[in-house]
Amino acid sequence: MTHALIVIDVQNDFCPGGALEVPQGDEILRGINALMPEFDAVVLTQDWHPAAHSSFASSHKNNGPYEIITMPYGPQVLWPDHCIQGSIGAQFHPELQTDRADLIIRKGYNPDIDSYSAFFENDHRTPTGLEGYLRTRGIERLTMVGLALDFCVNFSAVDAAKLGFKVDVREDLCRAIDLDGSLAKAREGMRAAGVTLA
Ligand code: VGL
Ligand code: ZN
Repeated sequence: MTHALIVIDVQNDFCPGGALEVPQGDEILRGINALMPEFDAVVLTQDWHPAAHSSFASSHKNNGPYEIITMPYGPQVLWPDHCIQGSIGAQFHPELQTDRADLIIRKGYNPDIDSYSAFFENDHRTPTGLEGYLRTRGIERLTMVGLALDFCVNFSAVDAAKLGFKVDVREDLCRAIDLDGSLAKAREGMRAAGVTLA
């Protein structure tokens, strides 16, 4: 079975010192780099927002970071400004091995809608194109690693499983934000979708 490694959002803003830092986010770098040679394909995802993106608290005058609002496509957590297109925060962590990547897929570039998943924007309908890429390469099995386990890794893994890919998440090579029990909920949702947590 053709097997791809999907490395989710290992970017400066999600690592310690970044705008939306995930605790210990930089501890997974060596392990991810070491894993890359074992796969038929390596895909990196990159959170890539225009300035004043609708998922930023700074775009909503009555709300602060980490509050949840209702958007036309459903509930949305408001985040500190992060991963702005072209910024240093949006760059991959300098220790991430990027040469091995066959594809870098960007997401979250639509100003009006967030995109946690590497497959669909948060309306759960607008595709990013990743499914077509993987299918046309004959890839059936995915191992996912990266940041953040309870947001972008979670949404990507659940969507991939729903699309029929066999999905493993290497929890030891992920780190979580854990907002109000989001990690426990994410684990439950991934298991229910048939994702293997290793
Ligand atoms: C992410 C929040 C906002 C992630 C991206 O990569 O998990 N989380 N944008
Ligand atoms: Zn984002």
